[in-house]
Amino acid sequence: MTLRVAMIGYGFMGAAHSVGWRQAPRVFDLPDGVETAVLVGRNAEAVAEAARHWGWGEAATDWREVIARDDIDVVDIVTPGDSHAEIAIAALDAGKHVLCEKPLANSVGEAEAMAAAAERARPRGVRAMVGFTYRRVPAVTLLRDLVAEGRIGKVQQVRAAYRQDWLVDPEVPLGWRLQKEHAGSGALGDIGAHIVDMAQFVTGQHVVAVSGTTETVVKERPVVGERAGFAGTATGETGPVTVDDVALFSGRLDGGALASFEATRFATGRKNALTIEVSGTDGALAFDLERLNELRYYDRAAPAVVQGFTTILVTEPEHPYVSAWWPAGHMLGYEHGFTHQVVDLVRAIDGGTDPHPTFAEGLSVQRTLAAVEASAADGSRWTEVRS
Ligand code: SOE
Repeated sequence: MTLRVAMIGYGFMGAAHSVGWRQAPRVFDLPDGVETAVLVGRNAEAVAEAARHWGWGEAATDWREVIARDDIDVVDIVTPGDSHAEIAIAALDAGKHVLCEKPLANSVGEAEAMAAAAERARPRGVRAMVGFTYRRVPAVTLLRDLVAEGRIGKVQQVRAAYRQDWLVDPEVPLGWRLQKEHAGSGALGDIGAHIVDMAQFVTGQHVVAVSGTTETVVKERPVVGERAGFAGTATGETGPVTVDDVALFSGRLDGGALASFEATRFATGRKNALTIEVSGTDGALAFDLERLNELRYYDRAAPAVVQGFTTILVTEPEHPYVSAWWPAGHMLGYEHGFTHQVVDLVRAIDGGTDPHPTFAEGLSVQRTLAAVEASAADGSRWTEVRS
């Protein structure tokens, strides 16, 4: 059969998802075909151009009308977080499989309603997945596999950071990502969600307690003429930033490990620097998105003469996802995680299994984010250093 997809939204994630939907059936041997059928957006002219550019069969402006169609099987949600819940619940209740961008929602309440809708839909064979694509970088899946097989022994510490610097310039306008009513939170939900999911994914453990702080570094920004992003004409006005720019927090995991997290848009010079290091009793594993075809491995049992972090080049056919692509040493990039996401979703739909991360996993991340916000709101967490 062919899965006909409708994608709601068409910004940066719309472009990345479009590449995934078009590459997956051409590179991987999928049980079902995939058709990029309808692209949905509010601005008729803009969405028509985006549909032509990214190869979607039709353009539409009414998502409710599209998810009611019998000839749509999958709804892919790449809108800002303020519409994830409404669209996903309606699509699941209409019997459509759903892929929803991260974070799952803008609040725990919304995420709980989405997870409940996914539970309601599952007995009908309807599947739901959250778009944490970095799990699907081969080196990250390999990291998870090596931890699971005990390669580094018992995990004792995890340290994860996601550092960007696109907001260091105070003249960057007040886009939707900087407004709580549209984004839910700032760096914490936008990029902190990725490292919380990744820490849980690679260790198989879950965050059960956090202590953290958040900061809004630039509190007012220029307002531009359009809501959804940075396009539009300057209005000469400024508006309040209502989300965090930086989130720093510690986490206790249910397997006993201690974790530290940094999510910031003010790491000057860092463009999209996601790193994670997992330290165990027998060794360590470290991943850096800026070197995404590599995984660093330290083996405590190695003879001292050769001991040190070694580099695994994750391009062998034995490595996750790699055999479908190129010969060893021919690298993958940022967009390949979106292709692997489609592969795993299509295979789960065909196989009648739950694609991961499920909405329940997305809810777990949402609860962690909310706990960090609650911890940060409690000013008593700070102890003054007596001078
Ligand atoms: C902006 O911070 C952003 O596009 C995030 O929204 C994505 O999830 C991340 O992968 C790259 O940066």
